[in-house]
Amino acid sequence: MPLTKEREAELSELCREFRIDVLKAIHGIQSGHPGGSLSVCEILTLLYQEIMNVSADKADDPDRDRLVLCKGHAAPMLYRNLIEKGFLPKDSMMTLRRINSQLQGHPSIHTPGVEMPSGPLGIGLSAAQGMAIGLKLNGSPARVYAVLGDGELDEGAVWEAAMSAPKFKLSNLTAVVDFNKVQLDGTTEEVMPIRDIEGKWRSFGWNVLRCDGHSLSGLYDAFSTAKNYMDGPSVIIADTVKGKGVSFMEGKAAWHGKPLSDEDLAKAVAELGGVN
Ligand SMILES: Cc1ncc(C[n+]2csc(CCOP(=O)(O)OP(=O)(O)O)c2C)c(N)n1
Repeated sequence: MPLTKEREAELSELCREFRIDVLKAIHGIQSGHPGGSLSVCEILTLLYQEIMNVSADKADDPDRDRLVLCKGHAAPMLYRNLIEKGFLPKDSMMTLRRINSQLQGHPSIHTPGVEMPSGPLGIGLSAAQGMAIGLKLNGSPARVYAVLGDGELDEGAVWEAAMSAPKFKLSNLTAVVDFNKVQLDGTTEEVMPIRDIEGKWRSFGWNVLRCDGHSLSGLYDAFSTAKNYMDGPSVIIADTVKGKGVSFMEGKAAWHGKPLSDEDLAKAVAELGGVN
């Protein structure tokens, strides 16, 4: 069944609120990664708030779905989703990156709801693959989602996992590439051209899907198709915009890891229809 219009509107409103909260938190501590947190907003929000079988009261359920945020620097958007799911206290967002906070700059295994620590790029897909193999061996219906950046694809270890997941016919594994075409200090084309991104994954044996990574209904359909594909792992190439939702951040590498000034925050929040 496709995503209903009503539910899509609710999730879209959540995304708007999450963007504002994430930017306020990064501004509050004057440190963090706005660009890649905004680009992955719909992907994480749809997975956590609609698709994945996860809940705070059954956090240890062996059959829960797992998500590995391979691009760990987008942690603020992960935390905002975990808050919404009740894994973290409602008022904890502004503790981002502070001493003794559960919301560290990159995901820690000690944070409720986090399945795998991340930050060093390139390792997450292998970890997700290991989880998927274990779940399959146990006959669990759980699914594993790995969310990668396109700059992250420069890491060789990604391609080791990409090569082996089809061998193990891991139909319970879905990778998503947040394809925003911008990395830390330049475009992906400038830093390391990925060329035929779909063909690369396909040649390793993946079921390759592509959609607008800011379209909740488009993503939903792609996740449904991936779930129904039984012959091996699927990858969704999600076309996104770095800094999505804030005009002066969109498509700009400069906003990869730069905190917002008071003026930037006021402008961004106003654009997102929030209250400063
Ligand atoms: C192994 C490793 N090398 C370098 C870095 C520093 N680093 C953090 S984010 C980033 C760019 C990542 O680009 P991308 O995956 O496209 O992320 P996004 O644009 O989605 O934020 C880099 C090089 C890192 N975290 N890990």
